[in-house]
Amino acid sequence: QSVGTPFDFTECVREQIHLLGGVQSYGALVAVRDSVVAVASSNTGAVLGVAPAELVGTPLSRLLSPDQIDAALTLEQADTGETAVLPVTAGPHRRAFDLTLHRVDGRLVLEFEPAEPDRPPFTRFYTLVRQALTRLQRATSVTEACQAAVREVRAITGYDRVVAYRFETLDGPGEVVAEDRAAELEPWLGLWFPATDIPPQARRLYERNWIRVIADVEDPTASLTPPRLADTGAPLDLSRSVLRTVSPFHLEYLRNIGVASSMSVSLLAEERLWGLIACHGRRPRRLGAELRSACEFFGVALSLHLAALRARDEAVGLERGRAALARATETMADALPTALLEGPVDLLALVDADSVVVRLGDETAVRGAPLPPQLVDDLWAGLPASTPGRPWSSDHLAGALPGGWRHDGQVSGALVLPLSRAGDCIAWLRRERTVERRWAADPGAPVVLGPNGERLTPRGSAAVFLATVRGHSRPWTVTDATVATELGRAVTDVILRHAAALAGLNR
Ligand code: BLA
Repeated sequence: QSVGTPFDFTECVREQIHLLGGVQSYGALVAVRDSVVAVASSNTGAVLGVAPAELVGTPLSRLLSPDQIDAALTLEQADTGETAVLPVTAGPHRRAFDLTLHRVDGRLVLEFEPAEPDRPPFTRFYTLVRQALTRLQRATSVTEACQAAVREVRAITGYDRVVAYRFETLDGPGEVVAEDRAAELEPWLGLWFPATDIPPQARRLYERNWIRVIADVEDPTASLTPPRLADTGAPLDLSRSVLRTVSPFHLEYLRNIGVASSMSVSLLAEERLWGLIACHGRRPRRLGAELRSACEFFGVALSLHLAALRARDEAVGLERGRAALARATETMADALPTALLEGPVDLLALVDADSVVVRLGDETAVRGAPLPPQLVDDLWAGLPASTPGRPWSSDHLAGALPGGWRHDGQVSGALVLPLSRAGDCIAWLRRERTVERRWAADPGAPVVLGPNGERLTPRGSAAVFLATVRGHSRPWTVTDATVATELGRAVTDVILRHAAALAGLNR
């Protein structure tokens, strides 16, 4: 094998990152069943003062007082699916910890993080977060909201680089859309990162958890005893663990880009991962439980604010579309099919496109930018079977049509509204929009075999890889599809009314 040989990506996708059987060693994990310790991390001796061998099989009262156990159980029972945090003093040395609780695999999982000695009072956090939220709420666009968010998260946490990273599609590549960083660091704003940098199983996990903290990329993981649970035969499921150890692939990635610690907060839209606020530290650092909660809360607030901005944009677009729709319906009332084929219904005012093609019976009409007949024929021939009234759309016809597409020079995107099973339809078409993308790593070969074996290649603007996106049009929006659907309904209404009138005449 030589330098530059491709790497087996199925390995990344298969890695079970919730079953790695270890925790970050600054804290300790204990899992309890029927008040008896069933699992302990290898570092309970150092962290809690009781070695795992002495702990497993003994009651939880070795660690916590009866009052603390009661408080923990009460908190956990009120559990709403969120992780619950409780300050405690634990073990023979009565050290102070933040205790995080959740239940999994039929066990209560207790994670002990040493409390920070100089922890700022809660009221200070509350004030910081409240101010941050106020600034966020003033943002009137997605970019502005992301900019406000990275600035606030960096101010609250002190990481060296904080970016808002937005995915193009659910499991696709992403772009740095906002950044706040220490002056010495190279800028990443506008850079694209390959889809493989965050494999799908990690994205699914991040849809269930709002936040993850990696305190030190050189940390020797504390493994769990026993490594597998007797009843499930698998390691304890660490999906919801706050101390969960991290994939060696990802640790390698972070070392490669000169990062010693990281934190990321999920940005969700309709429960799917839309992006991340990603933070990097040049030195190891962990976030205390309170600061982590504050960041988590911030992620929730930003996700809600982004949803509100999106809803507002859609509402504005829809309002404009509906006004045009009302005019169209009136015009069509006594002039179908001519109204659609010859105007005066302005189909390009309904949906913003470069051309529109109407096919009704044997007639085809094109408005907007002229189109060669071959293109229109190829489009009809290539379209998948569809249900009348339900729009089909693609901003990348070459990828979406089973038979391919050879007209990218003229058209790369289509929104098609089928009107009947016989092939009557309206198709809005958009031309190709080429965009130059600056990649932080070659998206075609994000991993290569280097002098020391397989390594993720370093990412960053120092090694920018330029590529032009071809064969794509401007994407269709939810509003475009909604307006098309409503037009379909209006056309059907008019046709039905005509049919009823004709039936009346014939009687
Ligand atoms: C996880 N990869 C991640 C995470 C980020 C990135 C943010 C979440 C964990 C964290 O907060 O550090 C990637 N970080 C980025 C990107 C930017 C950034 C894109 O700052 C851009 C600004 N990664 C690879 C390859 C594999 C891989 C080839 O490059 C697989 C072999 C794996 N990445 C990988 C895995 C995780 C991950 C497994 C999950 C880590 C975990 O939660 O255990």
